[in-house]
Amino acid sequence: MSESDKVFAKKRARVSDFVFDERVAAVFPDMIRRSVPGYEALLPLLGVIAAGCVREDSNVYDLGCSLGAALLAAHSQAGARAHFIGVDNSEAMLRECRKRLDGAIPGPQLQLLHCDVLDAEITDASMVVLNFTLQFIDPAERLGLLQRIYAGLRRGGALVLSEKVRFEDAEQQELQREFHRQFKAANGYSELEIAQKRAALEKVMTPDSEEAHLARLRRAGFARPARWFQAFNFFSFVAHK
Ligand code: GEK
Repeated sequence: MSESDKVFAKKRARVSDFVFDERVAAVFPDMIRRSVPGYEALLPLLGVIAAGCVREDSNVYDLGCSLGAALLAAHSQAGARAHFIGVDNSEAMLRECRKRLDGAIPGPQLQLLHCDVLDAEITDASMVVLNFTLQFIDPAERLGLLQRIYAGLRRGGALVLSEKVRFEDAEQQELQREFHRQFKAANGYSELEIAQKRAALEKVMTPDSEEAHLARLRRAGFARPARWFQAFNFFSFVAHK
């Protein structure tokens, strides 16, 4: 169990940009569960997708792995067959990740890399996961990253891409944004916490629309990308090579 998230509970004179530091790493499972609708439902389903596409002696990448939840989900279903590689540029998150995965995924099968996902080498992959990470990457770099993922996947391999999305229709955007606000309030976050976190994320997280995601996945080479999961304004796509 992790501590409960109080990162934005106190009034701040100035809200600085969101960072994945020690404070966030210590409360991250609680923070993401209470902030991302569908997160807990999505993980075991991601495991089911892994069971269908992960191949023996191939690599499974979790880019922006945080505490390794998606690696664990994939490993629990696709098990002993593959090599699991987590990548994150936050040392605090990776430290916590190492503790959590120790013993859960056997050492020889696990590699945790402290680097930018844009610098990670992707080779011989049967599955790549970007679970709520692409939204933190510079929009100008997103297509290039997807192209490198496509190039690093084996034929038949899958990319799972989960994101907060923005709706092109203004009314739908407002409706879904309000659902998300209510979700956070229902999970015990105060109006102050919600407002301060929103301000902190404003410059570091840039959601795209579903249309933009699907078009970019096609441009990167994926033939039939599709949405397989939605909880309010949080979607997950799957795209095969
Ligand atoms: C989960 N996938 O629990 N390079 C490497 N890591 C990065 C970069 C980058 N350029 N930018 C951000 N990160 C996880 C949840 S959280 C999503 C993913 C969220 C890392 C960052 O350090 C953090 O650990 C993760 O991406 C995003 O299934 O907090 O909303």
